[in-house]
Amino acid sequence: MKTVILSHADCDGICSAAIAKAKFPDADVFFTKPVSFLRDLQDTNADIIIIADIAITRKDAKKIAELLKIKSRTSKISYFDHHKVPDVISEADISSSAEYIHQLNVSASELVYRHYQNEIPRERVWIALYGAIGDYEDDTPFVHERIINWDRRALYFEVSTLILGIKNKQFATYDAKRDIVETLSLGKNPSDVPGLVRSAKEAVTREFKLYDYVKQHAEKTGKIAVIRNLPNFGFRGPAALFAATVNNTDIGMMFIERGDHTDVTARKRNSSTELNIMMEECADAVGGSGGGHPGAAGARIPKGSMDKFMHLCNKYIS
Ligand SMILES: [Mn+2]
Repeated sequence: MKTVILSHADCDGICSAAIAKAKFPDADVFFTKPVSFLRDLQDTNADIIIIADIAITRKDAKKIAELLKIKSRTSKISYFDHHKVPDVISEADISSSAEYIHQLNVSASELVYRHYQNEIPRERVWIALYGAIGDYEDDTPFVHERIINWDRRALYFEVSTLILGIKNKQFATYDAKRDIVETLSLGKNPSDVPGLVRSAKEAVTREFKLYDYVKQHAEKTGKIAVIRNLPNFGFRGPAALFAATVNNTDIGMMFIERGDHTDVTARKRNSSTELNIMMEECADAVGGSGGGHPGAAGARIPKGSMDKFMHLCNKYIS
C-alpha cells in the first residue's frame, strides 16, 4: 500500500509526520504549507494519504473540499488538523471524504498520537509532547496526563533541540527535515540527529542577540509593541514577543516590508485577544489576509497599509 504523509515543516508538523511514520514506516513524507496545499494535494497519488497540521485557507477551501472528494475515490485519506475551518466550508465538507480528526486548542501531534497510540510503541508519546510544546498547545488534559510519566527536563531539552535546531539553514531543507522525521519515527530523539544540538545552540545564541536588538528598537503604537524590519528574518515569533516584553504590552508585532507587501507576525504575552481573528479581520479590511492561532498569528498586508492596519488592531483590542 503506497502511503504518503503530507505535513507542515514546523516542529508540530515534523512531530505529526514522525508519529504517522511510526505507524506507517514505509510512507513517503512530503512537506507543504497552506498556500501550496491545494497544488501539493493535487500532485499526491497514493493508496493512503495522511495530512497533518495543514490549515485550509479561505481562498482555497472550496477547491480543497472538492479535490478531497475526488481523491477519496482512489485513496483512503486521514486529515489531522487543529486550525480553524474557514467559514466558506463546513466540517462536513471535509469529513464526507476524509477521516477528519479536527480539534482546536490541541496540537496536531497530539491528535495524530491519540489516533494511532494503540498501534505504535508507547514511548512515541514523547514526539506528541514535543509537537504540543512546539505549538504552545501543551496546556491540554492529554499533555498533563502524559508528561508526568517522564522526566520532563529531559523532554524539554529534546524539544528545545528540535525547535531551535531547525531554525538554522543547515536544517531548513525538506530533506533535512525528512531525516529528522525518520529518526524520531524510529524511537530516537532530536539530540540523536547529527548536528542538531549544535544548530540549536547557534540558534539560541542568536535569539539572545535578537532580544538585545529588539530592546533597543521596539516601539509602542497604541497598546501594541512593534518591531520593524529586523536584519535577521529567522525569529519572527520571538521578535514579536520580545517587543511586547520590553514595552510591557500584552501584544507584540513584527513587520517586514517585502516588495509590494508587508508581512506581520503577532504574539501575545497575556491577553484574551484571539490574534488569529484580529489578524484575519484587520488584514481583510486593508486588502490583505491573515490567520493562525489565538496565541500566534500572522498576516500579509499591502505596502503602505501599515498605519491603517495598526489603527484597526488597536481598535480591535479596546
Ligand atoms: Mn500545528
